[in-house]
Amino acid sequence: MEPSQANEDTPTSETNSATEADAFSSGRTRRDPVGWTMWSLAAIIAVSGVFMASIALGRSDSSSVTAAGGSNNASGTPATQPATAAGASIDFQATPAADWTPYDPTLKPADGATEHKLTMHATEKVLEIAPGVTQEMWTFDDKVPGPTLRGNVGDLFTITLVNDGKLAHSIDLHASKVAWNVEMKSINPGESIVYQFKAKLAGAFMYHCGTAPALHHIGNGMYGAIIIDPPVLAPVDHEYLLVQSEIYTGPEGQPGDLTKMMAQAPDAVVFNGYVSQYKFHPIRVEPNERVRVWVVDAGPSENSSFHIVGTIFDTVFKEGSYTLQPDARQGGSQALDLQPAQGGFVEFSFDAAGLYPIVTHKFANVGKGALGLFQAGEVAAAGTPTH
Ligand SMILES: [Cu+2]
Repeated sequence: MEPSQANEDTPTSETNSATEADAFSSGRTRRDPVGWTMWSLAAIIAVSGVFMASIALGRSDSSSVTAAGGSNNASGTPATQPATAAGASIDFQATPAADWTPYDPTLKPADGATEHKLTMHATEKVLEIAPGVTQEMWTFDDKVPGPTLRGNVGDLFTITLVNDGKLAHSIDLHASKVAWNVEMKSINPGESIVYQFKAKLAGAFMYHCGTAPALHHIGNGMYGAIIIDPPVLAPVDHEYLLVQSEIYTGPEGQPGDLTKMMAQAPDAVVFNGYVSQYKFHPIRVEPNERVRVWVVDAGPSENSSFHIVGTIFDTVFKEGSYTLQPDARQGGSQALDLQPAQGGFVEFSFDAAGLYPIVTHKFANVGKGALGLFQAGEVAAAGTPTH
């Protein structure tokens, strides 16, 4: 990043607010010549009113893969991948095409049934993971994250996994207590397996493919969330699910790079499988509505310090337990800390109309795509600041 760009992008006055509100409008497609990433962070700073100008995210060239050189023979990736492949480069300043649609973050309530029967398909599918960048993702039901399962303690889940792919796959649902060698067996292309369990304990659980190397299958998209509601769950106006994960790019249209996964060198850190998607398409609520966001860290290797700029969580549920609820303690929580394969939820409201960035406060990852926005109420395209 050249110093001149930092000067151009660093917010110094309220005049930035109009530009920021305009550009964060849903569905807007643009390419910012001065650098969307830096500009976006400037917007965060402006929105939050926090002086963080010293934090400057690198431009997209910093994300370009420079390593490689070594052999990918140990990676398990297809032979078609060149040994010196550096992987697709993500331009964090690019914006999605006009017909792009985000992954729906809405979490539907449990349907009330005590038995849940569903069929899931293991596939290998080329998906866009950032504007203009595609990868062959390994998926449940052609999407990353896979479908969300939800129920109550005591419910019976019967999942038929069908392998429609060309690799062996499996499923490991963390909400279950079952024998690994029985239920989590890898199945070959064309085969299916029935995985049945009774939900005995509540939580925000991860599920994933456990076929070796599990790092490659999880790192390449084979994960999702299974929500088992705790017995006490207060009514809220909105529920969302955000699954944080990393992306380790292989060549365009090819599977992710296991060598990079082993080195824990992600090209991107994302919510719900796509770089900064809720920056491009903010999640819309109203001021003073109560919002619950479930968060699962799918990893495979990175942690999350889940934070929303401009609000404080008054309720936190982590790994099966309420750690904070509104009561005489009058406590507030600023971040939900999760290691890979941990989950929970936070509840909060926004006191004023405006934009509220969603981040992991491990800020190096914000510049790699772990960035979204809540939009509370109307945000005028060219209005005056609300703070
Ligand atoms: Cu798999």
